[in-house]
Amino acid sequence: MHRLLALLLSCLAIGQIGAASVSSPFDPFEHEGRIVGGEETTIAAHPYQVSLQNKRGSHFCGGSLVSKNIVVTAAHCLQSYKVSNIRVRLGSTLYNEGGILVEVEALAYHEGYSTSTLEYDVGILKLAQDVEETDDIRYIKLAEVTPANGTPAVVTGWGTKCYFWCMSLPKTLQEVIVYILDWRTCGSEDYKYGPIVYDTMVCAYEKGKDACQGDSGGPLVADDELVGIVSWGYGCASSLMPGVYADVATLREWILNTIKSLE
Ligand code: 4AZ
Repeated sequence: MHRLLALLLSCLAIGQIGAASVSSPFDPFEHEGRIVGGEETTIAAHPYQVSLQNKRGSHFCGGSLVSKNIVVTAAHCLQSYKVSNIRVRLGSTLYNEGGILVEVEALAYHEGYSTSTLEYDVGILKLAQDVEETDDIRYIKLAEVTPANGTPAVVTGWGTKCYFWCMSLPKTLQEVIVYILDWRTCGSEDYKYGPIVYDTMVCAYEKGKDACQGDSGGPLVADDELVGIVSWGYGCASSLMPGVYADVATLREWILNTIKSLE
């Protein structure tokens, strides 16, 4: 119930961003409002990062390039878009200019994706053209194993830095370091979510630091591997409310099989 209310409120607050459904500016536990503790970075430092945009150039989600023509993102980013309306910007620190802008040939998202629990929040895009690796464009490896609790990881994106009244997104890519928590720990008494964290998820936490709306679909990376896909959270950087990510190691087989099916 709380989630449904949060969904409605977050849609009202940040209409233009394809946001996960469980983040709310009115969350009773929410006291902060930034992507929270992030810093500007460059695409050369995160060359697998891409921006998903509509035809008018509005950024709506992040994604990760995993091969010459495949981007991994969140299912919830893709639900309301037709292939013909999505553009992918690669190789640019700025989401609104530079690098290359490519069209999409096909998309797929997980059959098990649930809009109520957000389990299986994974999808892929097949690009309409192949892209070569350069200094600013690189394929990232899918993690085979979820990193241990406490492993440092970096999350990046063009998501909002202001949680409530700030409607415009940063043009420059932002990064923040957070620490891995497995789904059981994340759903335990030590944090505030309880049993709404599932085994297709992995969390990452650091006081005052987090992903936020507009970062969805983007990469959580540890040891140069894609470990998580930005999925949801109650608020952003709220105390004891970790960022929740789709767990790439758990979803890897689906990703690989689905890539094959789109070939
Ligand atoms: C969102 O709505 C969203 N704090 C993404 C990440 C987090 C919360 C919300 C994690 O896209």
